Amino acid sequence: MTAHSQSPVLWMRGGTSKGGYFLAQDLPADTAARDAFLLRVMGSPDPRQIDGMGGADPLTSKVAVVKKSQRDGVDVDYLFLQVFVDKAVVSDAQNCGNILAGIGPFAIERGLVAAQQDETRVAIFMENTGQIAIGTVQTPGGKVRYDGDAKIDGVPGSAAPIPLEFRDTAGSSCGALLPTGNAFDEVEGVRVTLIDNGMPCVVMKAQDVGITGYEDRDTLDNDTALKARIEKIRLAVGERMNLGDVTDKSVPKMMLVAPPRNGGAVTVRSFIPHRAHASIGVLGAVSVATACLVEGSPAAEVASIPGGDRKTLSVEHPTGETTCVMELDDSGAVTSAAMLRTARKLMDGVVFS
Ligand code: NQM
Repeated sequence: MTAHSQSPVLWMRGGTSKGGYFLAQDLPADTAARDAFLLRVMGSPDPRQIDGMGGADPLTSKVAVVKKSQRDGVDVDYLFLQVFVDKAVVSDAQNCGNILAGIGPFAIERGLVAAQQDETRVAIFMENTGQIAIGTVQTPGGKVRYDGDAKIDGVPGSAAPIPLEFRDTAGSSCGALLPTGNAFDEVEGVRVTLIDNGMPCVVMKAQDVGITGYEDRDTLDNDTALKARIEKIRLAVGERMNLGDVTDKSVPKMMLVAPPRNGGAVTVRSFIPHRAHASIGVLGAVSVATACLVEGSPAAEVASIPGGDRKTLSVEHPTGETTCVMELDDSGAVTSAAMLRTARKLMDGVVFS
């Protein structure tokens, strides 16, 4: 059989997402053939994904394609693909910091990176945005360790910690941190910050679109009037964010912010972009946290920001919080961000289309 009808795969939870991790060499080189294969694997398009591996949720319909890197100082290249649930679309227009958490373990499991004695730093080139992240994997005795004491909200139980570090993520897809150069723009009567610190996001105050910002995921997902309103804003800003026509893209993400309620920096309800997120994306959180530091932005008006040039910002979300550690330079610009994630190996085998 050819790679079009079956492929080796490692199914993993990465952070608060889940998906199939493939070696690039195991997938068709032709993009159309690859995408057709992945749609069959996930069971898309179908809201239930009953005929595939996807979990009927954008957060569980994800793919990582990994290969050994030829770049200096980089171990592996990682391409993220979002397989739409109810449309026959596979998009490389966004990155994913949650699936990223599984890349280090996967690379070691597949022999692309040699495990070090206690822990192994894996330098990962993120092909979607052309930037590098470092994931540190626990490897006692030269083997990936998955169990441990690290807890992340949105995932039950605990697992081995996988800290992720990002540098120079500003303008990853939009060309600039603030693609319009403004702290905010008014779009469809709502003040929004158009920002990209690793993930293109439209950040607005929840109250400006008629919600509190403390709703749960189901309430938000059932609010069709709200969804229609923010989709209008999203479609209007695609060009201004240098993303082109975003009708069939999973970016920009829509971020509705409110004052923190549990001692954090800010509260967020995010749409990714047509379903509410159960928690928040990794680079989505970094981008929202960065918006809170932009003077004069709507997010800055609701945020509670600690002093100093190394800031620990807790971003509150529907199932807890995500902590971003941000470093700032003398001008107040964010130069790096770090976040704790975990991952778990779920299944190693062959998937069929
Ligand atoms: O922002 C969901 C997720 C993500 C993306 C999404 C992510 C990130 O939670 O880096 O992790 O925004 O589609 O996996």
